[in-house]
Amino acid sequence: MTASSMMARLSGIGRDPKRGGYSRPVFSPAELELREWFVGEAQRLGLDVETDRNGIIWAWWDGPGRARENAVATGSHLDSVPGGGAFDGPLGVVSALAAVELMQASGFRPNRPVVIVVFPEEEGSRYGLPCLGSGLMAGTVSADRALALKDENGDTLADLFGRNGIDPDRVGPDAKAVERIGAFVELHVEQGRGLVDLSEPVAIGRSIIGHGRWKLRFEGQGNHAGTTLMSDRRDPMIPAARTILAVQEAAWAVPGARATVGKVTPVPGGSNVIASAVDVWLDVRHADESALQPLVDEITAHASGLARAAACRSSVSRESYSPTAAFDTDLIQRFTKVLPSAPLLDTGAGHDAGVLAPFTPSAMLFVRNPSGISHSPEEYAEDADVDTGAHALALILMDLSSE
Ligand code: HGY
Ligand code: MN
Ligand code: MN
Ligand code: MN
Repeated sequence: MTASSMMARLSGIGRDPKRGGYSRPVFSPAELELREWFVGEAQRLGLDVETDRNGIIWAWWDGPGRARENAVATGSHLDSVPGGGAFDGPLGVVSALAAVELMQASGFRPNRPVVIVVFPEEEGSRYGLPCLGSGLMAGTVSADRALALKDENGDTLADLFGRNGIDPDRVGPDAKAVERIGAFVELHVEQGRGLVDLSEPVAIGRSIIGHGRWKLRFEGQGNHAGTTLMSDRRDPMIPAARTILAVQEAAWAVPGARATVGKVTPVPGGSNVIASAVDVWLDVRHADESALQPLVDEITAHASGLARAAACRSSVSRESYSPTAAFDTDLIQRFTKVLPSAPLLDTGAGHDAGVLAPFTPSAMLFVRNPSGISHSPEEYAEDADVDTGAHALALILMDLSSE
C-alpha cells in the first residue's frame, strides 16, 4: 500500500473534536490502536515484530538465522501532542512500512537487517519528558525518575507500562538494543517552511538545535475569590502572568532564541478560586547552547523577583534537556548522493533521531509541509509528497542495506 493511502486509512484514529486535530497520548486508546495497526501491517509484510523492555516496537526484515546486528533502522513515533496534526510521527512509521513494501516489490534483498522502530512518548505530552522511549533505551533518561512520573490523572508511568505488558522492573538502559542499530534514519513531516521556500519535496536533516523544558512553580495562598480583599492576596497567578511576558521579552533580546510557554496549570484551577500554586512550563531552544542556559537563568531569576514582589514563592526544575545534535556527516553525504536535489535543513524540533545521534550514526529526511505549521491541526503534507518521501526513504534504505 502507498504511504499516502495508509495515511488516509489512519486519518480517523485519535481525532480530538474538542481541540481539533489529533490527541494521541502514549498508550491512550488511539495510540494503542495505531500500535496494533502497525503490528498487523508489519506482519503482513512478513516482518518479525517484538516489543522491547522500554515499550519500543521493532519490526525486523531479515532472514531466519541472520544475526540482528549492524541493522539499518528507520521509524518514528505514533503519539501526538494535544490537538496536533496527522503527520508528526505517523508519517515516519507509515513511510517506513511503505519503503519496505517498495523494496520487497522491486525484488531487492538487503545484505543487512532492516528494522522499523516505533518509539513511545516522543512528544512527552503525557509525562512531560520528550523522547522518553529512546531516552530510556539510550540511558539518557533515568528509569527511576521516569517510572515515578505521574500524568494528569495521577497515573504513574510504572502503572501505565505495567498495564500494557511492560515490566517496570526491566525498564531502563538497553545497550544491546542500541548496539544492534548500525544506522538510524527518521523520516518526518517538516515543521517549518524550509521546503516550501525552496520548492523541494524532501530535505535531508543536518541538525537539531539544543532544547529543554523547565517547570516554574509559583506558590501563594489558595483562597476565596469573593471574600479575599485585593490587599490580602498572595495570588501566584500574578507573578506567573508577568513571567510569561518576561519570557517573550528575554527571548527577543537573544538572536536565534525560541522560548515558549505553552502550558500553564493553576492548582486547583477554579474560576472562583485564587490559586494556591501555578505551574508554568517553559520551552527554550537555541542552536548555540552557550546562549541557551544564560537565557533560562535570566528568566528564572526574573521570575523569582516577580514572585517575591507578590508575596509568593517560586522554584524551578529542569524537566528535560537535549543538547544540539548534529547528524552523521557520512550518512548525510550518502543521502546527498542518493537524493542530489534534496537540500540540507536544520530543525528546531526534537526527535528520537537526535537522542540516538550520539550513540549510532543517525540522520533524518523531512517531507514538505505546505502550511509550514506543526503541533497544530493545520500541519499538512500533499499525497504526492508523502509518496515521494517514502520512495526517497526506500532509496536510502536500499543504499545502506546493500553493503
Ligand atoms: O520538538 C518537540 O517538541 C518534540 O520533541 N517533538
Ligand atoms: Mn512533535
Ligand atoms: Mn515527531
Ligand atoms: Mn518531535
